[in-house]
Amino acid sequence: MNGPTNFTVRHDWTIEEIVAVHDQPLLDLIAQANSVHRRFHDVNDVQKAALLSIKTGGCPEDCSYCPQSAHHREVKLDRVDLMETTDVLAAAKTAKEAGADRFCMGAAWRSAPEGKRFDAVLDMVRGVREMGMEACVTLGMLTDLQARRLVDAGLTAYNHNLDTGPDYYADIITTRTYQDRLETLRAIRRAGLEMCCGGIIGMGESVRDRAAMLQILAGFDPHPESVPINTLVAVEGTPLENREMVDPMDLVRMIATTRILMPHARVRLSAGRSALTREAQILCLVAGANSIFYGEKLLTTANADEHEDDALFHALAAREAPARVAS
Ligand code: SAM
Ligand code: DTB
Ligand code: SF4
Repeated sequence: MNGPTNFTVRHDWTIEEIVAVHDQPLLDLIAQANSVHRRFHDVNDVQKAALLSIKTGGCPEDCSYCPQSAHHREVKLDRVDLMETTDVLAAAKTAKEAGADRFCMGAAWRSAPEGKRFDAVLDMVRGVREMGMEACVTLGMLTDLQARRLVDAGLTAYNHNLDTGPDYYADIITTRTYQDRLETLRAIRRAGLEMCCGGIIGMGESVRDRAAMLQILAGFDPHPESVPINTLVAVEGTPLENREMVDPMDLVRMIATTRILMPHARVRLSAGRSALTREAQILCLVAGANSIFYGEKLLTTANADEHEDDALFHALAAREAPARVAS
């Protein structure tokens, strides 16, 4: 759906402006975000993105939130090397049959590998596309050549998150820089791939840090095609294990602000959904989210289960008209 002619999609937001949008009275914020959402999208179109970890654990990076980092030795997690392509495609088929629109494959690598392992990922992408689903991968840092090869295999989008604002980044990750992240995002764009890029709330960052991340995302022209908003899943054994779950209304504010800044994007209600009530999830959709991770597992942690999602989609669906009683 096209936006109205008098609506300016901006790339020059200041952090102060973003904080002002974010901090306005909640009901004004939700109303503004919902109005932008309705102008640019069919609000009943909620994308279901399935997620599979194709290579699990043993990652050399030290991301404090992540159970897959080899630095966090206390985490209970079985490492699994790159899955066989046939197993990945069997999982994709199951996801397709369950109603997924997009299949996202994540790997615990610092950078996408070269050689046979990269060729195998290309086969996975081709297989998912042949099933008629969108395909997304997240493999860490990427070169221009690798990005072009993913395009040739039919990849729809590449996920690479900024995670937080630049000033808070070094508190969370020390083994790579914000600039490294931005360089991969530029490679994704140079190759013509859709960019899936967002972050995590609930790691101890301030509203200003969240706004600073959104400012950088909204500075991309065009904006990222999809923006996952994760809430921290505090996993035992990670440095952030004791962080409290964010107030769901903080998530609603973050989603609404993302929607207002990036009207065309798919805003994805991502990790942390299993801790939300059905009603809080619906509030996120009212505030502009139009995609969810669908399926019982995220990468290594539990997602909302099938019954909870059935209840969610049942609540969203139109009511069938009551049968007329003949008079
Ligand atoms: N290794 C690649 C990378 O970091 O780019 C791809 C996989 S990594 C697991 C993908 C994203 O998952 C991270 O950027 C982060 O935003 C998210 N993530 C990881 N652990 C999380 C957690 N415990 N809670 C919320 N989001 C998390
Ligand atoms: C994203 O933004 N969130 C997904 C996906 N992109 C790859 C990952 C969430 C991971 C949550 C923790 C886990 O299950 O390991
Ligand atoms: Fe590795 Fe990605 Fe986890 Fe960081 S977020 S430790 S790069 S798998």
